[in-house]
Amino acid sequence: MCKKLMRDIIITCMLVIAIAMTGSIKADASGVSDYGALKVSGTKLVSSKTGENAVLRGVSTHGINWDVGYPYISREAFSTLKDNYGVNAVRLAMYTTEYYGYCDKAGAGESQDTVRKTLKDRIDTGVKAATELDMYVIIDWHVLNDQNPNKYKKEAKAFFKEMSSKYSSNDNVLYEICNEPNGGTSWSDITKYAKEVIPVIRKNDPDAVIIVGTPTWSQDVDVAAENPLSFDNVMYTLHFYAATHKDSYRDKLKTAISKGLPVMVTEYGLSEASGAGNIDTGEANKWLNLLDENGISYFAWSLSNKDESSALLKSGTSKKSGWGSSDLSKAGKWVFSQYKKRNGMASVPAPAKVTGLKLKNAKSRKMVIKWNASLDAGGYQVAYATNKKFKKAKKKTVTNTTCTLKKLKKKKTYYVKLRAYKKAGTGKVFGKYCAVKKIKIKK
Ligand code: IDC
Repeated sequence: MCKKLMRDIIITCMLVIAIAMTGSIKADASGVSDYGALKVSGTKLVSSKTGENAVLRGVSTHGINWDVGYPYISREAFSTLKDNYGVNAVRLAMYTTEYYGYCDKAGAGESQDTVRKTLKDRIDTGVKAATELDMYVIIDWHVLNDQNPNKYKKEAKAFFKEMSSKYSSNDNVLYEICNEPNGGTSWSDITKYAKEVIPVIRKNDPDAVIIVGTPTWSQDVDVAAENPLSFDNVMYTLHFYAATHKDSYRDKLKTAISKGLPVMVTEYGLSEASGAGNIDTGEANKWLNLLDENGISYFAWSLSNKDESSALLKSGTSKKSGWGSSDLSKAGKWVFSQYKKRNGMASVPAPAKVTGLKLKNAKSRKMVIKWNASLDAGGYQVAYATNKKFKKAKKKTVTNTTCTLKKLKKKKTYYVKLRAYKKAGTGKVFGKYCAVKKIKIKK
């Protein structure tokens, strides 16, 4: 009996260790079985089951036309994204032109019909894998070099007719009808196209979420907001590449939201707009914070080992799934660590700004700080420094509404600000900082 008990204990211990070692995380209530079919309500993507704001933290494939893209369309690859990194959606980017394009195969040595069949098979593999894994999936008509979606409108209508009929009973499929119109394509050109393509999808799949690109490589959501389409369950695309697109593009998003436009970021990168060059995690962080504050979904470009800084896998990595940290590029490491941290933060609005900050110098170089409680705060973060710009600021996290700072420097003026936070998933959502106050330490 003793032996049996020992054996059971050993087996249990091994199991516990094995589970701990896989590092597997569950995406917090953000799968298809949690949210169900998605719909658009006001500016938000919402669950038709619970009505809550549904947030997709996703990854886009590279072009599924090419060997830097399609080899990662598999159950194994998608389940790695989901289990290791908390990804709940994928986007299948199918280029319409360039080599092996759906509309113009540009030099590929197969007939256009064979190319189309191959591409549709790849999409089907992707949709099936996502479905089995309880993940959402976007079918993306990746207009880029063709510039104006009207150029291949006939092909787009036939393609989406077929897709929406094939996947009409899939609650997890979203349709993106034109990736990035550019080359002077106007919003009215795009709406002309959308007004023909959307009804084709609606006929087979009356409630599916449909995503529409905006002018200038899907940057001009502010322009779309002036004259949105009149269909239900439509969202508008904003794309950003953090090393190129900064404050002025975030302002476009803020304008669009203030006008009530529902926006989805179906593509973003940390790199420059070329997909290569520097990566800017500081700007990317500002972007993700803004998107989270507004419950907006986003998809990182791209799941590829191509030698370009936007690719999430290390250049030349041969693994097609099961990636660990050493298989990820710099961008991949950053993106996935953010996703893990933000997992479950879905629809948590930021807490209110703190009011009533008071500073007092107490004996022995101490400062006592007090403020008013914010109803929705899980805690507060105090920042203090001896300069207005908060360079090298120290930070302290507390859960009540007072704290004492010690070992301050005499005769120095200290600047203090604080913000409330709420816990969400394994991360925190911060509110805005209150106005800065200062005090000179005299005793
Ligand atoms: C880029 C790829 C690059 C490929 C090129 C093809 O990263 O490897 O050679 O497309 O034209 C977008 C587009 C997306 C671009 C990406 C980076 O939607 O297709 O991918 N980008 O340039 N918009 C802004 C950036």
